[in-house]
Amino acid sequence: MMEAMTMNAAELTSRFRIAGVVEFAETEHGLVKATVARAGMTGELYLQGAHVTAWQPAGARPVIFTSSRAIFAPGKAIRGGIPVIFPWFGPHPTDPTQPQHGVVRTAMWQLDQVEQSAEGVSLELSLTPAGFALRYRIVFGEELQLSLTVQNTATGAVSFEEALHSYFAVSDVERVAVSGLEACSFIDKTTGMQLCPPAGAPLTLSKETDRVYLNTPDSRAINDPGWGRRIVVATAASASTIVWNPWPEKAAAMADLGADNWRGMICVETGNAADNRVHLPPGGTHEMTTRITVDAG
Ligand code: TA6
Repeated sequence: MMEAMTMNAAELTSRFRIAGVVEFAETEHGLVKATVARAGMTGELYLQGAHVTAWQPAGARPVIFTSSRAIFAPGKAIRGGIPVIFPWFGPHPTDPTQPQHGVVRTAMWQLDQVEQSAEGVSLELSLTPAGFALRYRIVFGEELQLSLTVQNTATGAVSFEEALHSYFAVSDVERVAVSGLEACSFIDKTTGMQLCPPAGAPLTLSKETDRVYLNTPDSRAINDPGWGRRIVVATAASASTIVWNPWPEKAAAMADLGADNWRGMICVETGNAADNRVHLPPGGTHEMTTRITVDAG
């Protein structure tokens, strides 16, 4: 992968700081993060992986979940937030030595632009893994807007999978319901990748859940009566929705999650995976977007 022109916190500060709105710091772990604050809204992004780790609209509870046991270290995927998954979802299709969920969530992305507008604070990042050019735009505002654009820079056609692997904070994963997927078939990763028919009802979780919903609509919602709110995930050019919670036994085996953390999160991921993988001609581009909002439900 062509190394991005990554900068340290001091260089980023000099070039992009907006006093009191966008600040940069090097953490004790040697990672560089941006903190965003405006009119009561707060957000956080690590340059490694272009990884959003926090977003909290003014007056609301945190919307994005990051594990209290997350390990922040160079080359280590952060447990929680919104990992960027590309160019394969899950294990590599043929090479078991390759990392799960692709190569960009632990790569050093280049920060190209920071701007303020009426809709919020936008950060634009880029990365050029072999054969591709990625651009990722994040807008932290009263909505969280994410846009991942992939360009095929190879001389032949390519195909890829992608996901914005969003972890959402909930009162209790056993009390929420995910709507918008009622009419969608899904691949159940807990039963050997079985293709299952539409459930015909909102999804409630009562056990380990790991599903790739196919050909999903452009809006789904996490209804959370425990916190009297609904998290709405609106998308464009995303045909797959992945829903995951490991449940306590698997969570206990994850050092960066733990049996005491699983109940407060649910992943509802925006992607194009499995049958919905994206095909691009030489020079072709594809833009997937997601817009996250919170309301009273
Ligand atoms: O999106 C669900 C999933 O594919 C699960 O199978 C589980 O592996 C999860 O991602 C987390 O993967 P990670 O590599 O971040 O531990």
